[in-house]
Amino acid sequence: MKLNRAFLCLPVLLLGCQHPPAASATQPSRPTTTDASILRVFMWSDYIDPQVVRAFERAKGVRVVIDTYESNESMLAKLQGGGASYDLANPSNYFIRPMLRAKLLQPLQTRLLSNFRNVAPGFLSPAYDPGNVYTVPYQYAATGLAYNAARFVPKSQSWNLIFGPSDTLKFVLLDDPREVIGAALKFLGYSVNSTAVPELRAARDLLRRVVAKHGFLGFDGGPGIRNRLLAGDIDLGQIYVGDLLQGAAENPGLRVFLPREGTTISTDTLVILRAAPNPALARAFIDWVLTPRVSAAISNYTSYGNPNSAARPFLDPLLRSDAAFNPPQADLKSGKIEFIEELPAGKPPRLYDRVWSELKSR
Ligand code: N2P
Repeated sequence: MKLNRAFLCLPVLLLGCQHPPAASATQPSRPTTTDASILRVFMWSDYIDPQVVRAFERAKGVRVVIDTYESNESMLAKLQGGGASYDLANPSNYFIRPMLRAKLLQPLQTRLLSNFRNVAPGFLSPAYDPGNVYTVPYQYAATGLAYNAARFVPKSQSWNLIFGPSDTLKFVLLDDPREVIGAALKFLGYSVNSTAVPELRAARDLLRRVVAKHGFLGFDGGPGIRNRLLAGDIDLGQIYVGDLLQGAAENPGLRVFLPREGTTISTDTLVILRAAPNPALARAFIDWVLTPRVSAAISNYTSYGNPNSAARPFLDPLLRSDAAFNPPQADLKSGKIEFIEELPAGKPPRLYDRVWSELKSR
């Protein structure tokens, strides 16, 4: 593993990075048939080691087709729009209950998963899915601010670089409403899950000013932001940290930090869709992913957090030896780094929607 500590700005970011972004396993496709030998996976981009996918195909004599997405919202919209029949999806923790209400999930039957016992205790039976009826944790992801030190080195590690009054830097924000509104809330000293209308209005007013800056060059997915940093098109990008670190081994100028005001984190899960053509094959894939060596290979490749206790011995030694590879307990406990949670129904979520629509329409 080619981990260059120099580009890691906080211990929590010691997540590893040794390969270029996944490509071969994530070619766009349009599943239409129900061939029992095809597994259709709908997943966040750059989020699995293609070799793991190939190994599963060889072991089971099947084909795995992976389509990718860049946000929970686009994932849900596509699933609700119909027309694509996937077996597996990869929603974040705060999208599980909305997907359940939309009747999109079927029980996993974890008793049939021989590797379910490998899940780390802290990730078992989460509030969003008591008893793990519908989900297993896949990886977890914090969000940071990234830059390319070959072109620009920020003087501070603060959201102030983009949310402050200065308008000299070029930057891009994640195309992800909870991340963008959450970061603004955090910068203002509020919870990323705030439902207080005055706080949300303050975040809205801040973000109105931010997207009006000359330096604001739009919203993008994590890999797109990494590529724009690499190309030197932007000075800063909000990014899921693994997406940045995946490019960092080959491009040591790429760096990321968790802003000092705090930031968001989420657990991404694997779920079997209710309309899955091949639920048994989907279950076999989940069990494969929970195998210690496979789970470690995925995280060693993607540089994302690993919720599998039995995978730890196979994680890259630098990751394994670093306590911060797990969610940084002190910052989680203090609320500095906050899990994004589902919002309760009612006015505040509608305000989030309105703020996002307004920002995207500018
Ligand atoms: C992978 C992004 C995963 C983190 N590209 C989003 N929760």
